[in-house]
Amino acid sequence: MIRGGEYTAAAKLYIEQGLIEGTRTDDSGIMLYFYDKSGKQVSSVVGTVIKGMPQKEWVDISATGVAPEQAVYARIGLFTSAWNMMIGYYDHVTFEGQSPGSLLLKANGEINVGDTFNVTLQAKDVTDLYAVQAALEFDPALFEVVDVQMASGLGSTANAYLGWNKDNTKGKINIIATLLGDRALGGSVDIAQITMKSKQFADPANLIVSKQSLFTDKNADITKLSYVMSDDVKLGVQFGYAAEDFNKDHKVDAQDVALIAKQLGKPLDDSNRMFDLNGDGIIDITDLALVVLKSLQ
Ligand SMILES: [Ca+2]
Ligand SMILES: [Ca+2]
Repeated sequence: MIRGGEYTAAAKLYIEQGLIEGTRTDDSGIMLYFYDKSGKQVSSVVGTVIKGMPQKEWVDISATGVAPEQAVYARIGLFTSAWNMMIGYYDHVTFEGQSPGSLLLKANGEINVGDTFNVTLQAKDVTDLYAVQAALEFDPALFEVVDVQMASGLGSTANAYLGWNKDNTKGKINIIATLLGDRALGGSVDIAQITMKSKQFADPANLIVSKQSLFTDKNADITKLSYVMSDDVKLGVQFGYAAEDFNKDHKVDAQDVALIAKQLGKPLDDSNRMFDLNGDGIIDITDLALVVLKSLQ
């Protein structure tokens, strides 16, 4: 339950017979109640009034309300009142809330093959966030995990805890992070800094927050509610070109070495300036050695 969030309870109703004047009922057919931590009702919302609604067919009814500040859970009431009795049937009851936020991955700019680079696991647009369980997936042919650290947005070891493991064979990272004590975070919260290494170029090259990931708010001990994601969330990693990758095929190899080898000693002009890797105004064996070094990494 997100305080300030809007929630809708909906159902299908079939009125077999309304007893008001023999033909109709004039109460709401659905109610939404909000409760605080102690189980005390803090507000109620009247839904669709069913007076005048067609009988002997399925109709849609709903109740929409904003969760008060103290609300931690809700109940849906499916009835009409004792003074407006009906014989009716309910089906397909649903309860939907404002999106409680999501987990995603962020990276800065382009990377090159062979680079180590940082990715941030973030909880976006959350309210009263308390704990996160993230299952990340990647193609192990393209990437490997080097390290995972708690992001400063979550806190420090004094007031938060982060544990993780990895499987570089299957391409998985599991991260569990929680606040300690009586804290909660809102907005967009950086959870973890993940250091990855790129092994090979691909397009697309995705890092994925699996939909098995979940997070909880500070009331999860009461509500036993975890927020899950409706789908996988992907980060498409963008590749640039290493300076030594002269033929721009996302590899530095003997082809690039051969290209610079043919340019040794030639005067610099706009067509071959990229071969002067150390920028000293000449293309010589020092530049070639840099390409060889890179290709051997
Ligand atoms: Ca190349
Ligand atoms: Ca040079």
